[in-house]
Amino acid sequence: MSSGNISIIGKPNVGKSTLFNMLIKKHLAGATSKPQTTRHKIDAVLNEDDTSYLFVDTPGLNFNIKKDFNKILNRNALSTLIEADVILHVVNYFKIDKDDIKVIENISATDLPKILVLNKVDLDNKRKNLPKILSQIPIEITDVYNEIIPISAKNSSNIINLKKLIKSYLPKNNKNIYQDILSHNSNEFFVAEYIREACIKHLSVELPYSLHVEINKLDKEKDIVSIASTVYLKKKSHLSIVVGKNGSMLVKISKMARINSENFFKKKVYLKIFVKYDPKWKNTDSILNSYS
Ligand SMILES: Nc1nc2c(ncn2[C@@H]2O[C@H](COP(=O)(O)OP(=O)(O)OP(=O)(O)O)[C@@H](O)[C@H]2O)c(=O)[nH]1
Ligand SMILES: [Mg+2]
Repeated sequence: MSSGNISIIGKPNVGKSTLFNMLIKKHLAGATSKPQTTRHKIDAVLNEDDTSYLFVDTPGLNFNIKKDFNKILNRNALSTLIEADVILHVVNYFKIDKDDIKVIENISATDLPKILVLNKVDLDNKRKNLPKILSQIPIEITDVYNEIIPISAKNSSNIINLKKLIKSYLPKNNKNIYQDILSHNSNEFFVAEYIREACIKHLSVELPYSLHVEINKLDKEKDIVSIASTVYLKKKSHLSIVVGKNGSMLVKISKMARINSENFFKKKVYLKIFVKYDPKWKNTDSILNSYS
């Protein structure tokens, strides 16, 4: 029996959450085209054959902007390394730049096994450029890793081989400590994430970064899960945008979040979303760290 904790880290927007969802075969983490989609660590267990994997998705590491917000996201991400048995560092296959190097600087000192995951290889037509790209990664970078593997998280290419690689570095003969759990995150956490993901997908670029979701009530009944939630907005002018003409935007957001919640609970979901103005949330550590 092998089991262990696998931390998925990297700069924003490289596909960490897409990979996490693909590895655990469920849509648990919000994944969108916009950076900084993930704010909290999210974990989930995959029991397969004789292996128990605890995968941990993390916020994108961003060391360039000296904002408290980024510092909290970085702290949420790097704190996962304390419990990790294996580190997956995800990058865009076609470009390892200074932001990835900053991530490397933060992991190079640990003795943990490290796998460099070159993601998005589907963008390389017939993988023509891959050999050249692999040969051009400087030795100072390749030396940091135990393994380097090209994958596509989007179309699941090479995911089975990635899992085999991970397994080879997990502690053996561990008691299967994850057998009875799906995740350490709560049901409320996942519903709040589905609502935030729907907001990020449907609203224009800037707005989703200044909103925060709270679950006020979540009642699991026999045939239905009944949920009341509030979306807090930093600017009053955002209220009409999130609600939309005759409530049309809120209907779209609710529908997407409800469908994902129904797949999560495997039950019908009644989801009520309130929208409120609250200018203070973004500066508050406790709110950013809530549910984490
Ligand atoms: N073409 C292609 N796109 C991908 C792949 N993996 C992820 N993407 C896209 O990359 C974008 C970012 O994906 P996410 O999974 O949200 O990235 P992330 O690293 O979790 O981002 P943050 O949470 O902001 O740090 C989305 O538009 C994904 O669809 C891939 O293998 N191929
Ligand atoms: Mg993410």
